[in-house]
Parts: sequence; structure tokens; C-alpha cells
Amino acid sequence: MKMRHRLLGPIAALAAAAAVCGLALPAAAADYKSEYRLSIVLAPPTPWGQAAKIWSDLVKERTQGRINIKLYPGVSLIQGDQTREFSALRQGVIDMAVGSTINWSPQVKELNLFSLPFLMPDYAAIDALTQGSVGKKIFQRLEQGGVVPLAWGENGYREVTNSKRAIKSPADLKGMKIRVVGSPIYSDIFSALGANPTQMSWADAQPALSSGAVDGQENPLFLFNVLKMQNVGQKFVTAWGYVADPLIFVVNKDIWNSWTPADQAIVRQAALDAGKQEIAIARKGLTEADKPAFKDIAAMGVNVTFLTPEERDVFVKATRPVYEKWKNTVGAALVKEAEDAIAARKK
Ligand code: X2X
Repeated sequence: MKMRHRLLGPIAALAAAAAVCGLALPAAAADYKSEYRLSIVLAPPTPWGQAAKIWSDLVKERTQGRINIKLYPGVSLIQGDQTREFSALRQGVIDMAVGSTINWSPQVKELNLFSLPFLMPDYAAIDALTQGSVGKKIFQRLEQGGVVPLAWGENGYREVTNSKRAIKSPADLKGMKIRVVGSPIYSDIFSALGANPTQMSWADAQPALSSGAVDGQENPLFLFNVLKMQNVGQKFVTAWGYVADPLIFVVNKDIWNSWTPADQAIVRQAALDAGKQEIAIARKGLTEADKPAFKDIAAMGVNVTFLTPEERDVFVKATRPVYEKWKNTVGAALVKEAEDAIAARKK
């Protein structure tokens, strides 16, 4: 705000001079805020947090400080209520975000696509969606929803962890109290598997895990490492890769329109560069043949279960009714396009 006042004088003078000379000035230069608020759930050092940090650093550097971004981890601008993030972005409570498809799916039904159980069997399948025509359609949908989407990032495959026993079949999940995110498809999936899902925000999930109020949770593996979840009793991890959560870099529409085309281009390119870097960070330790990220966890005394194709198939079959139900919510045509893109992917 201070900045704005200081700039008003010289800019007004410049504008007057420009008017006299018939020059066009960057229209909205005087409307730049001294700080833009960027919302994320997970702070650095998680890949998600790094996505936001890399993006904001690149923007600051390339705009020579004209666009100065501050990170708000823990979705603190909306008191940790992550499923309200998309609405807050539209309303301008949040200026920018690197957000999860899961957290925005209550408002943007199409984003449930990535939560359809066992839709994406491998990383090439994620890329086939985000980098292809499906990704473009989803961006169009977000634009209609009132935000400006710029690039894809990655939270990652969500593996299930718990304090009770190794999960190799739905029977092992029976009655287990599993924390799930506040997006209804997750309650449907875990109910279909015979578990007892409890919806809560990530802010509430951490104390619930520590106190043993819930038996388990599902999240990308890096979070297990960062939080040392084995120390709160999470002794069992199953690598089942049932869903993967891409991240999306977005800007509130009014904020976007207040920037010059040159600055818009910088912010867009910085998001693309940051997304690319972050996806590599998110996949580190997981895409190599020996999966060192899982080895690190096993070395800490955690029991890691990899499913055989037959074991995995039992989970696929058990969750198929959920897939069929949610297909219609996502849009049958979009799901078909996604299935075709995955079938045609280069492995
Ligand atoms: O709440 C979660 O589990 C998290 C951190 O992965 C999301 O925000 C989707």
C-alpha cells in the first residue's frame, strides 16, 4: 500500500507527460499491490511448498520486484479450511494459489477426474491427462469458474498408511478409521472398501494421527517422510497408487487483469518453469526402478507393502461402483477422453 502512494505522484506525472506526447503507458501500473498473497496447503520443504517458492522467486526476479509474492502455507488465509480455497480465490480473499485438484473439486466437479480410483496406473498416465486435451479442457473449465490457470504441478500418488496392520486386501481395511480429505468421493471409496472414513482438513488430521483418534491416512509418500509419521504410530504403508493429485498454478482474474501483458507473460512462464521443476522434485525417489523413497521408509522400521497385480485388481473391482457413480459427476465424455488418452499414452 505504501508503495502505491509513493508511486502515484511520479506515475500521474508520467501519465500526464505521456498524454501530451501521445504515448501509451502500462495501463495498470499504479494498481499493483505491494504484496500478492499465494495460498498453499503444504509448506516447503514439501514439493508442493517448493512449487510455490520456485514460482514466487522466479516472478520476483523476472519482474525486478514489481510482483512480490508472499506464501501462506496451511491455507492460513482461510483458517485452514482447504475445501474453501477455490471460492476464496474467486472472491479475491486469495490472490494466487498452487492448489490441489482434490481441494477444489467440491466447486469444480470435473477435478474429481483425478480422484477416480485406479484411473491412472502410472506417471505417464498422469502426464497424458495434464499435458493433453483433457488438461486443456480442465483449464477452460477453471477459466469459466473465474480464475486464470497457468500450469500443472504435482502433489502425487496417495499411498495409504496406518497403525494397525499391513493392508493387502480390502478385508485388511475393514473397520479401520481412516482420515480422508473433505471431498466426498474419498468417503465413497473408503466406505466401498469396508473402512470407516472420517473427513477432516489437513490441519485437523495431524493431531488426530498423533492422538490415535484415527488409525490411518492417505497422502503422497514425501509427507510421511517430512512429518516422520512412523513416530505417530503409522507403521504400515501400502503402495497401491489408487489416485494421484496434480497441482494447478492459478491467479485470481482481477489480479491477472491488473497486470501488464508483459508481466502476465512473465508470471505464466514462471509458473510453467516452476511446475516442470516441481514435478521432477515430486517424483524423485519414486520413479527410479528401486524406488529409494520406499527403501528409506522401510529402513526406519516401517512395513512397506507392494501389491501384486492380482491383489491390486481386488481393490480395483471393489471400487468400481464408486468410479461408475462419479463418472457422471465428472462428465462421462471427459472421463472417456481421459481413458482414451491413457490407453494411447507412451510408456
Ligand atoms: O489434506 C491433504 O491430505 C492434502 C495435504 O494432501 C491436500 O491438501 C489434498
